[in-house]
Amino acid sequence: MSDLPPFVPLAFDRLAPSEMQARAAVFYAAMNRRRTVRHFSPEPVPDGVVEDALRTAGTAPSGAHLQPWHFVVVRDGETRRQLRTLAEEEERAFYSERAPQEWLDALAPLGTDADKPFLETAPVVIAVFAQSFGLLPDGRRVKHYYVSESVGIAVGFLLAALHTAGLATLTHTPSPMGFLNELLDRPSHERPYLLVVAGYPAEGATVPDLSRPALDAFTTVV
Ligand code: IYR
Repeated sequence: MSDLPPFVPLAFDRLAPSEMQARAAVFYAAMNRRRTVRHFSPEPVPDGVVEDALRTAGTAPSGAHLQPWHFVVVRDGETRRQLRTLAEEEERAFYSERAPQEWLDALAPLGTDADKPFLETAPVVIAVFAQSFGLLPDGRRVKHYYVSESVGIAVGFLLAALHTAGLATLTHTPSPMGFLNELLDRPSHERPYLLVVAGYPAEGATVPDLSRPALDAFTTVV
């Protein structure tokens, strides 16, 4: 007898080509309206939206189906205050001494600086951790594979889900962000990957006037 896990029939809906083209175009148009937002309203978001977006993130493909991620939804006010303080400390060092001029020049069009009020005021901050291994209940380690790739895909799903649900998002990477392990009580084999901030944009929020390259600028067909 084989001890392979059972296989089941794939649930797959075959669509008419015109329906496929319409869906692809509608999804692109919707995603093309996503903008990274840096000014958030403190208004709370409807119940269940973040949870379903996290469920969506959890559907991402991962190396050996081992889901090498952990998401911490940071709700507690005092933790949020400390998160902002610790992140701004690192960011001040980044902007005033650590970042090479070339990096600062690249960031200039985005208008970023060391002030991160959204870490305290936005209704949602999700800290994403990447796990180099998992732990079984008996303490044994399960090695994870393609960790960065898997977590990156999961975060992409998360951003798409939050955007689709009508929330503005921001990916933020305080640099460095090792302080997140202690603050959020995560074990040392989990590497802070990035923060996802979400909520409604502040009244009158603005974004840099950026455009995106056309398809042929970033795609080759051979
Ligand atoms: N972590 C800093 C700097 C920063 C770096 C990149 I690359 C960005 O795309 C944006 C910001 C900050 O959050 O301000």
